[in-house]
Amino acid sequence: MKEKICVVGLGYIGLPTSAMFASHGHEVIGVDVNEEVVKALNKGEIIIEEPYLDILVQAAVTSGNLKAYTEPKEADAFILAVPTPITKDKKADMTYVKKAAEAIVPYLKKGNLVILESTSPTGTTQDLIVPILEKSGLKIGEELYVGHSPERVLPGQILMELVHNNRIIGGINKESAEKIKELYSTFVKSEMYTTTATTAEMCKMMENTFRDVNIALANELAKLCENIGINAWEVIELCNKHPRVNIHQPGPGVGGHCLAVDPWFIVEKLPELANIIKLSRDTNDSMPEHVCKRTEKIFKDIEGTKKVTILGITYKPNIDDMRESPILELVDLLEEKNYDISIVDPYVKEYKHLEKDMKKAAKDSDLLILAVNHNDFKGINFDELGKEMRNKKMFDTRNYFDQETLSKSGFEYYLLGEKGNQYIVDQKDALKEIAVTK
Ligand code: SAJ
Repeated sequence: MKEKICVVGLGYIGLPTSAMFASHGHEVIGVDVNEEVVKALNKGEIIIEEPYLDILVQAAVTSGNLKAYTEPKEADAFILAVPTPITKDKKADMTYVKKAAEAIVPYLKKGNLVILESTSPTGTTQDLIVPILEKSGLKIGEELYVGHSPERVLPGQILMELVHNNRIIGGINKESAEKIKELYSTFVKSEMYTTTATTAEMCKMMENTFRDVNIALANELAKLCENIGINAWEVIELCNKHPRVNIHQPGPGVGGHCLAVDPWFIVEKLPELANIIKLSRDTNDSMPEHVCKRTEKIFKDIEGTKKVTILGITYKPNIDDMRESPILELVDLLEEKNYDISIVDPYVKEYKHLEKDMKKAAKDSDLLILAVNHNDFKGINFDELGKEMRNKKMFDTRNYFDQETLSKSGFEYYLLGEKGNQYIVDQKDALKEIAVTK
């Protein structure tokens, strides 16, 4: 049956979801406070990067099934897909969710569905959304069906995952959950599991927390191995041969609007109980500083002004998203050390120190830091790039490059999670001192 669906928030989740419903025959009213987004959408265009989304959106708009507005309209179902950012003091900022819920109240009718998609702290649907929706005068759970159905899609493969990922549907009562499930069955080809709204909220946060905690473990291992003098990447590879072990990858930190944010929503609620979660967040947040400290060590023997060239600044490879990217903090930390900085990132159009041309960026540089493993960096000709540099050094924070290839091109290679060359230099110094003392 053709339903009218009003989606509030046309971002990374709201827009693909709208296009998906529209391309499956529903009439979708997309709502966003950003006029630029609304204007672009009505022309069939998008202003975010996500593979194939432009094609799907264009088809949906051309078919007449997807139209954008700055205000909600009457509909059969309302989906709230607005951001839940984090405040400076690591608390969930629910302003957008609250405003979105308030904005739809005047349009609610008997039999409508209201679905919160935004990642939210436990209790949001029940304690924040329901009281707002009650202002409609409708009986919640009987005349107005309410629930939380978090998205689980991975940026870069959103469309495929929207269709094929299992989905959790949390209702404020059974009937709400069933009705929401029926709506999503329009395009979801995998299993959908119904539960309570609060359980669904916890599931969403815990999924990302699971990943964050595991990455923290890998980052701690990296620090341990640097200290002991072994290679963490080798340890991980060998451990993961065990059928029940899956150690994650260490790196310069954890970014994005999910892993670096959601665990804090749990900590905020029960700080005295969420100990491992908090420690993991702190561990991952410590990585930019760790990379900066190792950079200082690499520079120990270089006199005068030092220049660092950073490869990649987004929060993960092959996307343009810089939200919560740990590399932004790394840049600030390196600035504080008064190093000259240049940045190369094929996906980013504007940022301080950004240089389009790789050779220009590496000019007179003393160190390349591989911060994000964009596929584009695989093709770097290190023989050529090395000619531009003052000192040929590479600090690989992702175990991305082949040490042998770099050595052949005359580079000193340093790896996060491995003791690295700088300690060999340390030893030479120590020997010199001994010789002098003698
Ligand atoms: N990272 C590591 N080591 C790893 C894996 C990732 O350091 O072994 C870092 C990445 O470099 C990046 C960050 O973690 O900075 C997050 O990247 P990601 O690819 O793990 O995840 P996101 O944030 O792009 O998407 C996650 C996904 N959640 C899970 O895999 C549990 C996605 O399914 C969610 O829908 C999304 O969060 C979300 O919106 O919540």
